[in-house]
This record gives sequence, C-alpha cells and structure tokens, in this order.
Amino acid sequence: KFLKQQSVGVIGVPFSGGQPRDGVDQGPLKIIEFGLLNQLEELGWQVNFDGHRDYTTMQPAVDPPVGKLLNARYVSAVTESVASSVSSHLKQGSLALTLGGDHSIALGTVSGTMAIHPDAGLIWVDAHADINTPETTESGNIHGCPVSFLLGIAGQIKEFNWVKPCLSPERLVYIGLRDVDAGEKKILREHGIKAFSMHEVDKYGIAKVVEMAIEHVSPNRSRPIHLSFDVDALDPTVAPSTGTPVRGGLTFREGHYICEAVHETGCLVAMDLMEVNPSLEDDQAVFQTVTIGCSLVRCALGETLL
Ligand code: 4U7
Ligand code: MN
Ligand code: MN
Ligand code: MN
Repeated sequence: KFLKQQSVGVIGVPFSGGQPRDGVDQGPLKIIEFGLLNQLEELGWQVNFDGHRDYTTMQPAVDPPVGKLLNARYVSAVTESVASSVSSHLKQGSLALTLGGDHSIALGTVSGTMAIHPDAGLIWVDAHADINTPETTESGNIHGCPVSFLLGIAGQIKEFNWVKPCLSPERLVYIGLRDVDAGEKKILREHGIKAFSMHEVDKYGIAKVVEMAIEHVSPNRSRPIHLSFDVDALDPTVAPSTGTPVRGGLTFREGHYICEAVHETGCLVAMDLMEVNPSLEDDQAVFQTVTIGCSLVRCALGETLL
C-alpha cells in the first residue's frame, strides 16, 4: 500500500555504542551469514543490501559524557547516517530493514522513516520502554533513551542537533514491556502512551493485543507502520543471546504472531531487528537467537505457515 514495489533495502548496522557490552555489533553479520537475504529473495522480495558498513571511523577520539549520556557524539553520528540510509530506501519505494546493533540505532531508523512518511505509526516490541530522557536515565546508555528523543521530550542536547521531534505519543504503541524504570512509567502516564505490557498479553492474549496495537497506531490501516523489534521482548529461553534479558517474555509463537499480523496490515514500511548479541551465551543459544531473528523478519515480510 505504501511501497512502490516488493523490494527491501537491508541496512546492517554493526554498532554497540548505545550500551556497554561488546558483541551486539556482530549481530548483523551473523544474521546475514545465516542466510536472511536469500530467504527474503525466496519470499519474492528484491533485496538491496548496502553491505556491512563500517561505522567505527565515526568514533570520535574523545567522547566524554554529556550529562549522564555515554558515547553521545558517536551515537549521534552513527544514527544520523542510519537515518539517511533508511530515508533513501523508503524514497525509492522500498521497505527499509535495519539489523542491529543496539537499540539506540532506532533513533536513526525511526527518524529516517518519519522523514518520508511523517504520519507513520511506531510499534515498539521490547521488554523495555527505551523512553528515558537524559535526565531520567540511570545507566547513561542511550539504547534506553531513543524514544524520548523521537518524541521531543529529551530537551535540547547540542550533540543531537540533527534529531527532529518526529513522533507524537498517539502514534506510538508498546508490546511486551516488563522492565520499565520508575521515571519511564511517569513519562508513559503523563503522555498517555498506549502500552501493552506482558500483563496485558496474559490478560487478553496476543491476538487481541496486536489488534488493539495496530488499530491504535494505524486506525483502519490508514497509516504506514514502522516495527521496531528488540529481541529481548522474547523470553530469554527462546532468545537468550541479548544484552539485557528479562524473564517472563513473549513466547516463540507470540513473537511470530506480532510479525505475521503486522504483515497482514499491508502497512509495514520499515522494520528494525535489534539487540541480537552473538557473543553472549553458548553456540546453541546464539544459533537459537539468530534463527528466531531471521524468522521474525521473514514473517513480517510475508512468510506464512500455510
Ligand atoms: B534496550 C534501562 F535501566 N532502562 O535505561 C536503561 F533498566 O534497548 C535498560 O531495550 C535499557 O535493550 C534497555 O539502561 C535498552 C535499565
Ligand atoms: Mn530496546
Ligand atoms: Mn530491551
Ligand atoms: Mn537490550
């Protein structure tokens, strides 16, 4: 509906500067090694892969904390570049698929989407709300903050000059939350942001939750959808290799159901798959996490069970 052709631009972002653990930068490499690009071609997509870009050259020699924010200049430079990659694929009428990397990258992907589709809705699937502001963050890790920047509630930070507030609270919905900081809960409440935590998933079931979430951000499927999927939304028993696992997450099928239902809307224009860290846990865990990452993307891009 919002794409010109069945083509997908794939952007690999081997970046870990939004959080302290090494290895999440190897996510894109592993996911592509696993054969995702061929799998998407088999689904009928024309795949344009930018190649694994090297963002390390953007790392400033010195990057002292900006208030509490760590690696602010580095995160800002990388995400600005990611935003323009996403925009250029969308401008050509392709879907933009970004492979992370840590979730600070979504500051770039969502900005890139909103530059081309200013009314797009954002579905954020995560154990965490990632809506800390530079004031509320306790860790200083920017992967816990991208949503506040996108909403324009982060205040002016000169290192992030390029970021335009591009998201409004009513075009945002969460699924899977279960580890939300006190300051974040306050923000969610004050801005009336729709959120389906694991409590609501238990209460209503995933089908109802996803239906309500989609209707919220794209009423009658009228708006393009950006799906930002943090693998830690899944239970650590199904996706163990991630930096901030939290017990009590989505099952294998619940994760896939979200992606299938979003595909069925015909509104998906951009997807992020974030926080796969192939250096955490054993080989079997890494295999499991990378495998599920690929199958989530395939489902969002139209793979069906029958
Ligand atoms: B992820 C946290 F304090 N809220 O801000 C923070 F619990 O992209 C975690 O969802 C953020 O994995 C997790 O550091 C970011 C913490
Ligand atoms: Mn996240
Ligand atoms: Mn998370
Ligand atoms: Mn994480």
